[in-house]
Amino acid sequence: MEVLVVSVNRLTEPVPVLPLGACAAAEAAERAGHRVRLLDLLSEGDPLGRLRAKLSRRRADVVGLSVRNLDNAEWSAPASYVPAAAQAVAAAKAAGARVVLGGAGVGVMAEALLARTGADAAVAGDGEDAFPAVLEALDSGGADPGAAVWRRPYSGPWRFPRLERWLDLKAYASRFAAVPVQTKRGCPFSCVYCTYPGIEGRDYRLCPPAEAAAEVERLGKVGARDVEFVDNLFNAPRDHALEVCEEVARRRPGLRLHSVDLSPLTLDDELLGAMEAAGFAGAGVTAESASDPVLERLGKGFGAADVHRAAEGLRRRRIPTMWVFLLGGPGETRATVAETLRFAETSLGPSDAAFFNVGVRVYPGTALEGIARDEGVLDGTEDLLDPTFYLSPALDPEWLLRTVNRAVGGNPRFLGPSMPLRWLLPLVRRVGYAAGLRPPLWRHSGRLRRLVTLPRRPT
Ligand code: B12
Repeated sequence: MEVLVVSVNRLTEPVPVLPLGACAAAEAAERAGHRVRLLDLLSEGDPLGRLRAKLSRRRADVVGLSVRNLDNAEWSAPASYVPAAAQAVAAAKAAGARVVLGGAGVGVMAEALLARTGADAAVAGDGEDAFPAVLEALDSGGADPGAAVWRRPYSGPWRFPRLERWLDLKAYASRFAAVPVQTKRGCPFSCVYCTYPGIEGRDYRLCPPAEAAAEVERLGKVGARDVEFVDNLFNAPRDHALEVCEEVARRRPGLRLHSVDLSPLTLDDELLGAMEAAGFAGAGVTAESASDPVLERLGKGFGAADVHRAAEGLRRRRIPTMWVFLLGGPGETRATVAETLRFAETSLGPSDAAFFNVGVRVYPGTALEGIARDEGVLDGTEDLLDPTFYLSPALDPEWLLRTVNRAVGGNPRFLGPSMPLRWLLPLVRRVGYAAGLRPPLWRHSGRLRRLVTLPRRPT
């Protein structure tokens, strides 16, 4: 069949991300014998016009719509991307194609998204086996895909799509986007708000470390300079991360490595040393809080002492770190907010930054959904496909936002929802890259913010 895979994600914050999953789905369809094209709508001024034009130039039997983000998960400025996905479905259908949804967003809420967009079928979770199976069902069964939502966890050999075949890696690099590599799937943790076990399953599926390192090296050969591990948590299981780093270091690819999701729990000195040797230029620690009662209620599986220990370990190494916090969750009070802000003020290394998320997105089937209902934060009438948030009833939302904004305004290395000059980001990226700045962009946030807020000379 003629298949067009479309990545509908157009969000460029905090940085644009390469549609790795869409490429994986496209290659899976190709391996199954279909003729496949990929359309990346990230930078299209008129995305629907572009989609229509592509379909009128050459028709597609099936459009595979990759929906990564349902929304921006921002409590203070929520934006839903479901309407745009529904418009893309309608445009594809009007051009005579059948539409199959896939992508991380579908893994979060497949049935609801399918109903809202009017697509023909949806793949929740891995696409490697499921997408070819849906295509086969559509090919042999006519209009009826057989089932609305397909779930087929993939357990075959680890596969890395050849991203450079489908995407312009240089264009992404110039916007500070690192090339993604996934080295595992599955998450056994029980954070109350999180969707990862739902999307990827609870059992680990690990890419052999040598294969992961070979992919990193290969990407270097096709022009990548920054590679980002996009595992749900890079350092869990800890020994797998260690082996990946050791294998990469052995190959000396000379690339800058990144990962945004590290747990403080298993961030010991041996692993940090291996990360440094492999070429890590930036790491994100998703601590969420530095306060015990909140960490406990979030179900993080670690405490404030682990957060402090990880910070000490990181300061001894030369790995710039982005600390990611989630304020306003269950158990959060003024005192716990103060404790986390104090940690950020006092524990960051000289090249570190901190990002403060405010409010917790509630996803169906998570423990947080139950907590929100029990505490009366949700009354059961909400449609969770629309951005819906939990905020601790012990806090005044305005106080929380004001407090975070004040902290962010007062510290150039703090980033948050209402960051000063946030609208300047695309320009900062363009100018910064041309001026020789390289990822991670947040590492330069202190200097950049000081630069744009320099006191004016008295006239
Ligand atoms: C790593 C990650 C990040 C990194 C990305 C780094 C990078 N260089 O890519 C960072 C931290 C930057 C990030 C940022 C954001 N993220 Co994020 N991220 C993830 C994470 C953990 C993994 C994504 C990934 O790359 N997976 C690996 C690939 C291979 O898997 P995949 O894309 O799912 O593709 C598979 C299937 O989905 C399927 N598939 C994919 N496309 C298609 C198409 C078809 C047709 C078919 C059939 C199948 C199919 O097959 C693929 C192979 O099996 C997911 C959670 C998760 N566990 O999935 C969240 C996740 C995608 N992120 C999410 C969000 C919200 C965001 C942000 C908006 C947060 C914010 N406010 O900053 C931003 C948006 C960034 C942007 N510009 O779009 C949400 C999206 C849900 C939602 N609420 O909308 C997720 C699901 C987490 C969550 N909260 O539930 N993220």
